[in-house]
Amino acid sequence: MLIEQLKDIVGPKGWTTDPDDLEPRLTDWRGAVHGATPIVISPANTAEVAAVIRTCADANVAIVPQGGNTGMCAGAVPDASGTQVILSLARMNAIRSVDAVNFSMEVEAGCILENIQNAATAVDRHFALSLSAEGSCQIGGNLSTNAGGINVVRYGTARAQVLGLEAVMADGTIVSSLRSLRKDTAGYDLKQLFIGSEGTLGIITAATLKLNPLPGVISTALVAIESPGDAVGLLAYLRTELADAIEAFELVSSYVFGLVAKHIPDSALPFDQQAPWYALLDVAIGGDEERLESALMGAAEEGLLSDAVIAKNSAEADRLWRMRHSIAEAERSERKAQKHDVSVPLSRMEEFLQRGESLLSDLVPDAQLVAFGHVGDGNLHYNVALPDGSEDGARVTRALYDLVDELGGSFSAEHGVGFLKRQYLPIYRNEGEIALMRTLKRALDPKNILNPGKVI
Ligand code: FAD
Ligand code: 2HG
Ligand code: ZN
Repeated sequence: MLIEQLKDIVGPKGWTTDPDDLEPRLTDWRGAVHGATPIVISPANTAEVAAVIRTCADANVAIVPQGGNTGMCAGAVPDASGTQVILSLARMNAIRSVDAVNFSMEVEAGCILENIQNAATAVDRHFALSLSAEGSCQIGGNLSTNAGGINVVRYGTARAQVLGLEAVMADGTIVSSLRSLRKDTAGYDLKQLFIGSEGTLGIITAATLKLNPLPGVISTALVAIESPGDAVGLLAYLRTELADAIEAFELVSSYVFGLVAKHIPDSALPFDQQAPWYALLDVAIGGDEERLESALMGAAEEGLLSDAVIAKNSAEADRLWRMRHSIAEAERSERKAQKHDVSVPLSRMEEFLQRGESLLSDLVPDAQLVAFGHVGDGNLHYNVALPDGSEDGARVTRALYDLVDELGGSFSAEHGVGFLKRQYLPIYRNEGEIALMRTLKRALDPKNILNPGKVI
């Protein structure tokens, strides 16, 4: 009965129960969780989303919103009950308008991130969110997870790219705040409720995004360094020399680039000698490579780096970035690692890595650290590949999160909490914070039908 009602709302193009279509939507990208669903519903517009939610609410049936299903915490897959309906935003993929004068654009939630970037570039504007999954993740998923990626060091996370938002509440009410203003102090900032709430407080259906001027010619460098402490020192040095021109600053361990070389074609490092760590960086200084070279030489004199190459052209730069963007895939091809997407204040990064290393060697001497990430934001992917058959995963994770917490960091920097990390939220957020999160969830979704079992 419910299923027939849902089919009627969206019409023949808006649903599927074909097992072949359902299958890829039931498992997360990491292959960590496999669920079940009776149907995938793909509305064509916001009114249909609202009608679907009202109908599910009347029947007390849970809804799992799904974007590109590239999330790292299994937030977009249903549980195993076989009752939860998947709501896909894939058909809502229109770029509604681009306002080059106002540096803004209005898009539907199902737009693929890369298409948004390209639409901005087409009018000489820049949309600043960029991550390795940009060819398949959707802006609705990016906003729901408050995604980070490689350009946060200059432009902030997904949250900072949003001027306005449209969302559908758990009772089907449409809340439209699609204004394109930089300044607006009229009442509560409602869009922030939905950004980063991972589909548990409402379904994002559209957004007004902030655009930037094009950054101009980007210079890319790969730098060999001895320690993560030197990477933090190098970042500070370059920030002083090049002001806010640093667009990206990523740290990758030698082991991780080795994994990429093993699994991804044409991925050898451009150095004769191996270094323990590498920083990959983009700077927007109008192609003034002498300036970059002199900054890097200054850093070398301070002992912050041992070698560096500056990409000679965009093909070389693309090759270096392809190596960085292939890390998650290379890690997955090697073996499943225990993922820790953590952040600490930059001033504690070196201490975190040193103490993390000794903690790991005490707990599981045979574990392999897979460390890389957005060190410019204090965000490291401190993944740990455990020996086959090891049962130490939970203990390792808990000890690492305790360390992160002690250093004033977060156990969830950019991927969200989803299903896989929800048991940690009450441990690492204080009572007052958890109580307010529960109050909000109860108030906005009293029947607990929006992505239940995720986040909180
Ligand atoms: P999904 O995975 O489909 O969903 C994610 C969450 O959002 C789920 O809880 C889902 O229920 C909810 N959701 C989806 N759409 C909506 C909506 N319209 N309304 C309400 N809730 C919704 N993440 C980073 O932050 N930085 C990175 O650098 C990064 N790199 C990645 C690299 C690779 C190779 C991969 C596979 C993933 C990476 N990720 C990264 C993780 C992932 O791409 C991001 O979390 C992304 O924002 C998820 O978008 P999605 O459309 O795939 O969302
Ligand atoms: C990245 O930065 C992603 O490449 C994925 O956030 C991180 O695979 C991971 O652990
Ligand atoms: Zn990341």
